[in-house]
Amino acid sequence: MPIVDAQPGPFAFDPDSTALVVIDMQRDFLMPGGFGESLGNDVSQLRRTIEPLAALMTAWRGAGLPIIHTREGHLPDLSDCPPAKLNRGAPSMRIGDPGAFGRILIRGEYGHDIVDELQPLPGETVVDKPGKGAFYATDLSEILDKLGTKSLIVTGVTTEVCVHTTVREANDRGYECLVLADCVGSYFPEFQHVGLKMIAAQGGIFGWVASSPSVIAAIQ
Ligand code: TIU
Repeated sequence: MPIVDAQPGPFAFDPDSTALVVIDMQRDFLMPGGFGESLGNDVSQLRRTIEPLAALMTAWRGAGLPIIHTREGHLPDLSDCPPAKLNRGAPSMRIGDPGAFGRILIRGEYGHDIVDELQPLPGETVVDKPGKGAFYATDLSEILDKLGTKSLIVTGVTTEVCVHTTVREANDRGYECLVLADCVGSYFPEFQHVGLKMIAAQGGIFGWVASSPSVIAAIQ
């Protein structure tokens, strides 16, 4: 069984029951000129994850292991977006409004899709989710059941929002989660720092934290 050096201690996983989850690496969040940057966010804090994540995905695919990609977004008629979410944020820069890369966070728009560097391969699973967590209002549980998944390697953006929500949901559902510090990003460095600490604190209250080279080494 591969073992990865992690916080708060070694993380052991059986690759045959482990899925790599890549959360919301979407143009709306990561691209210069996109929705995230238009809100005043520093996208370089997210973009530093692209290179290590691409290397991890290559190794993971090379080992024949499953990758699950997620995208946060909504139906064009916004029927799956609760008013409490829709009405949040600056008017004219809300979900469904026109943005630089199409309607903001609307399925089918250019900005809603995953950045070119990390595009899913044909046949890989893409979970479209209306919430921050990847389990809420999706069939992710059923997908993982079918794969026989027990452990998740969690990557993507943003650390304290969709990554945290998904890890908390997964933790309550009985999955062991390893979060990779170099493959998750926050617009806010202090949230990145404390967000990772919150996962591994108290003996791994939500899971473990490591970095991608140690996972790549473990599956080779
Ligand atoms: N994917 C995700 O984290 N969605 C967000 O809205 N994140 C923010 O940090 N805003």
